[in-house]
Amino acid sequence: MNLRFGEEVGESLAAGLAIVALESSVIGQGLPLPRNRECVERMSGAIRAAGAVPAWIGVVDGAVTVGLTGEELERFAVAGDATKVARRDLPVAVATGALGATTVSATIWAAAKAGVAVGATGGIGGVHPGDDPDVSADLLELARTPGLLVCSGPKSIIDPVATTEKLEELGVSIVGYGVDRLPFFLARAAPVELEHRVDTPAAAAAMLRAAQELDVRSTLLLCNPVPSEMAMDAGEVAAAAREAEALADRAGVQGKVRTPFLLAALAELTDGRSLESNLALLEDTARVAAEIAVASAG
Ligand code: PSU
Ligand code: MN
Repeated sequence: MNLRFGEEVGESLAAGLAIVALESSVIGQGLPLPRNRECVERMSGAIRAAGAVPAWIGVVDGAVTVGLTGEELERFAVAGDATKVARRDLPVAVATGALGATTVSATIWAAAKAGVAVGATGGIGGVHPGDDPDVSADLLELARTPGLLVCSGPKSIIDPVATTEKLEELGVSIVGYGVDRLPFFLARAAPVELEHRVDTPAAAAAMLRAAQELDVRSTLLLCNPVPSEMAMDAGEVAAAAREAEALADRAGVQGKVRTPFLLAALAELTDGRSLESNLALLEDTARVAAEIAVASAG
């Protein structure tokens, strides 16, 4: 296995401590400087406050690393330095010695190999709106990687109904954390009813244990909505997302740069309020994931 471990994460793994896997694409491409630095502080802080250890994951000069140091994370935070790495991009990133910011798909792949079962992110990728839509590699990877990922639902630039259908087809359980409807990233709910719900870290940990014992080999997607006081109005988010899509279409932005483009456009169209919600939900998913990791380790 060709993974490199940060010192603290390596020791914590050996000691059986609670660990939470975190993606670095949100730092490299998802948030602008200096808000991405703030994201590192807030997510790591929330995880430590709950008694767990953060394991930021990324590719450092060709080494797939589980447990990035502060200095390494700073390299990801500097705009434009890191390339965006999905699972399909890992061999190229390794072979070329790249600095690669891993998306959910590459992050959960590495976390599973490392033996870290619980992870946190903001919004997952999914099926973009429109005919013949772009589909994020996150979805298939969630289907073939064991573990539990806490998120705030699909990003607001994603079609929530099509994404839910796809995950259902792929065998990924979507579970509401204290809610009955699918959270929708910056907004608290999408028009999608969920079949499953848990309300406590212990209940989530029990679900993870059952998945591991059954060897179902797909990720449990636990959806924790953005905190109420930081949530945006669903109608406003939808309108801004449509406008962002139109801007991307007009600029001809396709492929892996589309999601970062849409997130930046959303921030601009909402006078930065989407950034505040995004940071709040990232911090809260980190907290929830840490509480579940602690309950699982206990
Ligand atoms: N969540 C955020 N901001 C982000 C992402 C998630 O709050 O930037 C990243 C994740 O790394 C996710 C990726 O896997 O966006 C999806 O990109 P794409 O749609 O190109 O697959
Ligand atoms: Mn894509």
